[in-house]
Amino acid sequence: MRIFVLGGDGFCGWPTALHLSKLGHDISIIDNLSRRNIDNELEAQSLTPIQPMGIRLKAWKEETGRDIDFFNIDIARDYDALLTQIEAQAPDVIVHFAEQRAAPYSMKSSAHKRYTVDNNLNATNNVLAAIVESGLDIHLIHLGTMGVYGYGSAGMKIPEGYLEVEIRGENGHSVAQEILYPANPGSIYHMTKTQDALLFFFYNKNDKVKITDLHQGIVWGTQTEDTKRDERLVNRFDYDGDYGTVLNRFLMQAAVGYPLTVHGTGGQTRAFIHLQDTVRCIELAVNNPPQAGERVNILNQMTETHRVRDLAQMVADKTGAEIAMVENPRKEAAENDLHVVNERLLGLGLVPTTLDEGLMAEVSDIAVRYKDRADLTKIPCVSYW
Ligand code: NAD
Ligand code: USQ
Repeated sequence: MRIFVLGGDGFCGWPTALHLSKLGHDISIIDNLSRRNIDNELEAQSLTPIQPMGIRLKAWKEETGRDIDFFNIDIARDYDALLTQIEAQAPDVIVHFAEQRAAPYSMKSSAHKRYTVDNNLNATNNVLAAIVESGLDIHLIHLGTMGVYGYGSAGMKIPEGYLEVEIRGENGHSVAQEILYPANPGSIYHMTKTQDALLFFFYNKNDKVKITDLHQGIVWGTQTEDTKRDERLVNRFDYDGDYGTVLNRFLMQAAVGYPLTVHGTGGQTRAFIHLQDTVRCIELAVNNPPQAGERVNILNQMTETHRVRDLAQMVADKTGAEIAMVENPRKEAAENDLHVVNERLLGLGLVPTTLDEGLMAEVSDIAVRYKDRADLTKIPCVSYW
């Protein structure tokens, strides 16, 4: 198949592009390199020395003989360039990772809030409008987030997108309905993902666009089988207070001897998935498109849940790291349980890579290997809300 990977220079997009290329698909990456520019803005770099796109693609060609094309397009602003590529190449599938994805970054200032809303909503709307304008039958796969649901379990497992409800009618009869699970975002970034869901609902209803929305948990790990093949293919590793996510941060902090930064009581429970499973889930979504006329296909892309303080303890037990309970910079529940239905991807054949010592060691090895590149002043979270 011909597949566009929007955001294919990023943490999830780059290994996905390689994985799909290895499987024999023809891949075009579209990315405006905004994430690299944000690194410049924050004066924080990936712990791993990620190479410029030209070197990445040359290394992949040398390793595998396979070409991947790259187009530098801002999909939120340059609609015509995006439409031109869609019409010229007629992709079967578009995988859409191209959004500003950090909650703390989205809450830094009104400028960051406005950028995140402007970028993410225009990006998604432009992709949908371009698919419709092209008249092509393209399957759109979007990376959403578990955070659209909030993290409370309301005494039940969080279902895959839709909630069965009974509405009490005027005459006392109850009416059964299935609705989108109520949105409950905790940051401007998460809010954009809940709005994306409405865009998908509308374009699917009105224009019959085939859409899969993958509500993904926190991705941990750095490398996949493909990014390990050559150092020039190495994936990005964010550890700074805005973009670093909790488990990768703890593993990196342990490697550099920095006390593990548990926010508040550490009672927050979140959903997790390893990066190797992320790329496998995209493969499964590519191979299992919705039928014509089917509603938006929503799958929960996570494999396990953990409480933040338990993760810190696990990393501390393994490495001897100290734990520092720091003031929570975020407005979020101090303690929550989280139970999630994830049967659909398992049913399609996902075999979860769970958090085990070996894998955690692999991430730590990467952190140890590149620890001289770390700037410890970038570790504290300085975005408060
Ligand atoms: P990332 O920031 O590393 O990658 C996103 C890529 O999109 C970057 O390369 C960036 O330059 C590009 N981009 C952003 N706006 C663009 C635009 N307007 N035009 C073209 N390119 C643009 O993020 P990631 O961690 O790879 O996340 C990818 C997607 O997966 C995001 O949508 C995110 O919400 C979702 N997700 C990520 C995680 C996680 O833990 N990393 C978890 C759940 C969901
Ligand atoms: N946390 C700490 N210490 C840290 C960093 C984070 O205790 O040093 C806590 C946070 O307060 C929060 C939890 O860990 O309670 C998760 O934070 P995170 O930064 O790892 O993840 P989050 O902000 O939720 O965002 C990440 C990705 C985002 C994705 C989301 C999936 O950046 O793109 O959508 O995970 S989910 O959390 O399931 O919504």
